[in-house]
Amino acid sequence: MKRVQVAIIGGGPSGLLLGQRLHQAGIDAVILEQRSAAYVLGRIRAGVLEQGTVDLMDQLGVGQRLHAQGLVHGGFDLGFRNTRQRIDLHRLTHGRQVMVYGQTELTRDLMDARSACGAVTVYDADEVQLHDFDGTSPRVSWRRHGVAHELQCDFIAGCDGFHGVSRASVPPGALKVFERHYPFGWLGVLSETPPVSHELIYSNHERGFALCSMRSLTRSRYYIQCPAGDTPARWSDQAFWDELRRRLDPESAERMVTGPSIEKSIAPLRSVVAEPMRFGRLFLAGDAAHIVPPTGAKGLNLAASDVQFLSQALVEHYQQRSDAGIDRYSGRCLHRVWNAVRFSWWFTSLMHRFPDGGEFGQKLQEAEIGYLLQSEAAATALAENYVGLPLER
Ligand code: RFL
Ligand code: PHB
Repeated sequence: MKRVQVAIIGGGPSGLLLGQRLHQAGIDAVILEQRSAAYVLGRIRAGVLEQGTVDLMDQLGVGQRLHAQGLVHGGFDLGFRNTRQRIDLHRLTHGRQVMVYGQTELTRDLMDARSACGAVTVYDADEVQLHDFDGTSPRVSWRRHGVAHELQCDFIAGCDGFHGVSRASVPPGALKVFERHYPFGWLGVLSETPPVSHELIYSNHERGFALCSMRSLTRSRYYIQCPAGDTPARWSDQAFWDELRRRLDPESAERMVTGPSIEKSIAPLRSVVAEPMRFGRLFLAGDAAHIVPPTGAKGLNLAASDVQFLSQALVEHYQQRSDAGIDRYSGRCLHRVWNAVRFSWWFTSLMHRFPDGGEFGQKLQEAEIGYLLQSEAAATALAENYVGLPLER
């Protein structure tokens, strides 16, 4: 049977970042991805990278295109009561900022680097199964085009997202899952139109939340809050643009350039954390272990920090014969994860209309947004979380 040091399940950002870091350290890893490369690249997701994620891309030697094409943002606007006010991230955090660069582009950069160095990704891997990860010689098996394959390994990295097989393979009772589901989703539209503003606009509106984001100076990404269970088919492009305009201040609504949607999809909003993130020789990383609502733009950034802790642990294991990093992996990640879960929950609660929130809930939101826009301390708390807390405290 073939052998590899680390079997990585999932070829999204977590799996690709980990694969690249392990390759750099001379650790032999294979990625098993159930979809095709084109399918993975077709998913439109995150747009905002923290400095720590940008630094990781640089350390991996894949930051060139990101620096050439990414947009540095030193602030964003909060829309409220028909006006907008800027949150000056750069000033409030003493010079920190974020990078707007699509997950699709980051994924493409990592895929290109992986093929350039000859590292193996098995696409279209069906029926991936994890075996014996509670012992000393784990295995993974899969089928590809009907043919069965199996691989022996030292460790398995479960980087297969929220619906993956890794978390589901841990025996019931060994994981505790904490979750909150929100009674709404985000309807997102991608369009080949110039963004309405040079920075992002997060808008709290009585009709529901709206977000104006972008992928480049000619490509926009917009979202509106929609009821849980809604479907994209119910929304014509025109209906989407009309609703988005209603939720923005009059000046932005007027300036908005609309066009045909290139992609339209709905994401449910939820917070989920599975603890611990290690079971024997299986590690969970990224969305496989935790999901946050996209409001705080934290999901991809958490995936990147998990990968930093996991790759450090594996490098220590192979190069220094120390398992200290492996033993600390779950605790180190979860500390950071819960900070992001808290922030994402708070920002989601502040900006959305809750069907059962009532007038009391709305008054509280108004008071809190007013406080945020007047108090340097409150705005600083928002800014330092948005740009990303330090990797460890
Ligand atoms: P992914 O990206 O889901 O990748 C997992 C991969 O595993 C594969 N897979 C399997 N492979 C083999 N066998 C199986 N049984 C498998 N099951 C699944 C899948 O095909 C897939 O390729 O997880 P990963 O790598 O952990 O990356 C996480 C990020 O994708 C996610 O956290 C972010 O997209 C979240 N997110 C955002 N994060 C940010 O940091 N900033 C943002 O601005 C931001 N915006 C967003 C977002 C997520 C959104 N949605 C759609 C939920 C905006 C939205 C709308
Ligand atoms: C995006 O551009 O897709 C995006 C930006 C900020 C968020 C979420 C998504 O908070």
